[in-house]
Amino acid sequence: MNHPNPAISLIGVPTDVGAGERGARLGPETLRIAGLREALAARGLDVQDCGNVTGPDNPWQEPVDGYRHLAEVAAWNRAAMDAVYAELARGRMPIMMGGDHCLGLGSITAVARWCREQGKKLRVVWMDAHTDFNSADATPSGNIHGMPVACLCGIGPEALTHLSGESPMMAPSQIRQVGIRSVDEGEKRMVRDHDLPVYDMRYIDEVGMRRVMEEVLADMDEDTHLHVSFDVDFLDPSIAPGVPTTVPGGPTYREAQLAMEMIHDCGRMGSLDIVELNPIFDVNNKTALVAIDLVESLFGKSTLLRR
Ligand code: EXY
Ligand code: MN
Ligand code: MN
Ligand code: MN
Repeated sequence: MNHPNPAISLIGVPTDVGAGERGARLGPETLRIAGLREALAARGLDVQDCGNVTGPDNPWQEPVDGYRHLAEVAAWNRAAMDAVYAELARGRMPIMMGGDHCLGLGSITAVARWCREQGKKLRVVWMDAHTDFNSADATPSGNIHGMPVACLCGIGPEALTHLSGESPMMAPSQIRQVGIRSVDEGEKRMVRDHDLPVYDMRYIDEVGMRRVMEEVLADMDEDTHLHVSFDVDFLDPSIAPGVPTTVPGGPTYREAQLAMEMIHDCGRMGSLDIVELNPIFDVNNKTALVAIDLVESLFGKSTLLRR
């Protein structure tokens, strides 16, 4: 998907079954009302809104054996996987509008399957305050939005690791995590044991976002399909309070914009998630507008005026 003007398919996945708070189910509608489609269409892109996939209600139960709402999470992720795969098969760029980040499992399972079929090299840029690499015995909450990366790497319950029938869908070396600043103790051991490529906020402070993104994007070549999983809590809460799990000390607006512009410039993005937007936590509904402004930078809006 290297053409500069991809045909885009918006896919709403209105659920918060993987989160610790309700409200992310309102994410797709919030992005629609805040004008995501119009903003991308204004850039001359062909944007179709495929509507929402459906799934079970959030049963709001306690975790069972370390997993909360496992059956419902699996059902929503299968629906998301099928919808994302269908748009890839139509030659379009899927943008999955979450919904909480457990849905990254379904979208990236679809993308990984597509890459295998097309002989493409999968790379994932995971923009998040969290590594989402938990397992049942490490999680402090049982919330599966803290586990999708582990499941994609084959660590987790069969219902999630084998969503498409095969596992693992990717190796830890295929992901690049940017903005990390909140990792649980057990999760830290898992991250180290699996050598997960993490570009945390301390490293961003030390070397700067430009150097980080140069390293993150270094091995993206013409055979690469880049999937960007944009968890809105990647951003500093001062600019994006509308998420359930805010963590202070995130990238500034400028750092985030530079990261998005550099991803655009590499020309390899083939699919995108926008997740964890929860308007219930947004005191003045600005988070959706900030998220959309930054997504426009993924599609070429640049603050570089000399070009
Ligand atoms: N690490 C914590 C947990 O596993 O419960 C918090 C996870 C938050 C996950 C959000 C989606 O990024
Ligand atoms: Mn996340
Ligand atoms: Mn997060
Ligand atoms: Mn297996």
